[in-house]
Amino acid sequence: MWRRTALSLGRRQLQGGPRGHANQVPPASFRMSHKRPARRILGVEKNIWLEFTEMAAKYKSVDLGQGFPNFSPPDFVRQAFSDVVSGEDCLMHQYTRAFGHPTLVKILAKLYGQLLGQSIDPFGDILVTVGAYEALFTAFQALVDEGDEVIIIEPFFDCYEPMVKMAGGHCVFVPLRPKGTPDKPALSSGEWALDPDELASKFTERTKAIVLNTPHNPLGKVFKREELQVIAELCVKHDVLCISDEVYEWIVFDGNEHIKIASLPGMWAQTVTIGSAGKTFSATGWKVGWAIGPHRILKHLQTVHQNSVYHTATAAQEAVARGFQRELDVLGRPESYLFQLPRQLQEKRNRLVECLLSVGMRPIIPEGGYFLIVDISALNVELPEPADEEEPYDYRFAKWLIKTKGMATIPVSAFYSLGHRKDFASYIRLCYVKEDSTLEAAEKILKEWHLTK
Ligand code: IK2
Repeated sequence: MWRRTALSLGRRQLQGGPRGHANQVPPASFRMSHKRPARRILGVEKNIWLEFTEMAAKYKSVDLGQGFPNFSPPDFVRQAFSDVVSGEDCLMHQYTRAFGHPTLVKILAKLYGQLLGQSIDPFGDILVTVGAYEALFTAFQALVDEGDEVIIIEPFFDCYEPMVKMAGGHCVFVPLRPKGTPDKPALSSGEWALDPDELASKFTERTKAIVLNTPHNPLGKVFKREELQVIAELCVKHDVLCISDEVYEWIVFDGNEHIKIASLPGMWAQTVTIGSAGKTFSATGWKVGWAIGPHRILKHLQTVHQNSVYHTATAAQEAVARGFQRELDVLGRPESYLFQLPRQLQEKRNRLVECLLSVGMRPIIPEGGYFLIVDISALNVELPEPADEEEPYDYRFAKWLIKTKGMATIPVSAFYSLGHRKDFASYIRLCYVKEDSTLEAAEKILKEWHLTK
């Protein structure tokens, strides 16, 4: 009896919930083998970062692929880490409070309390995690049950889909579509938008959550207040949670404003807001992130965290707390890093956009974040025959670019669900959060290639 229940449960999971495909059920011999992996990881084995980061390193490419700065974090943050590690307080090398080092949760509560216009309990409403990745993982594990539907806006940061699947949930996708026409194509990420009626049609009685990402990876879209209002009203009407991934919250350009959906009427009560010290202080390797929301919801993420990771490195948390302490003292002033960072990155964005336009490419100009996407369809590059017929054009193009031109980028179809990948295979993503020398090397490659075309 027990085995029959377990097997039928597994089959349902494999089929991806109520709308899954029967042909994903493995043969009985596989299911019975003690060597088989758990069903929850079947179908999520491939990972774009593993594949392309390895390739970029192998071919020693100019790397505009993965989203990390190849310059140092600001001095005051590095100094803070160094002081913490070399100081006299031996407890900085030991376990700390599981849900967040006290100095860090206190400063996060103060900062985000101001930003959200909401009183935040540092010891109840915050969970410090191993990067925003773990915040996302604990949110899906804690809140999504088998058969629950989670609405994901396409394109999307690639880990949302496998994380929902591993939690037993079912992803329901809704696209951001470019508003342009073939004669007058969209030029800015702001012109990629949701259709409000289409979005509304995705909310059903099975919908548990919607995932929002603003500023957006890979588009660089910064959602406007009116757009957030539409999402918020649907969440309130259907009592649906919003998991709001805001890791690029400080990086907005051209006078755009980052608005936190949790600050809209009724939304604090049903939003988990996710942030990253890696992106805030240009220190992605430190892997300090957080989830913030009402304790009623946050306590479930804490349960997952206490039974898996337990806590994030103490010294890194203390250094991030000192970084925020310094920033709170100078917030909004020219000496603030969070004031300087978007200005510095806007210049890098402009530089890359100008170069792409000068070689006849069509970038979608981002309003924020680390990335821009560029249309490759008009380049008409003839690629070698694919080894795998199923491989989308942009994957093959990005691999060809690494191998023949020495430049690493990421295919944008990796940010679409498997079923939609082939339809969105005409863009690549470039990261401009790089040293000027790296951007210069990329410019050289693009200009030389343009001359030989
Ligand atoms: N959420 C989003 C939207 C992210 O972009 C990231 C970081 N990903 O960057 C890799 C890339 O796209 O090239 C995360 C979450 C994870 O953040 P953290 O590094 O804090 O775990």
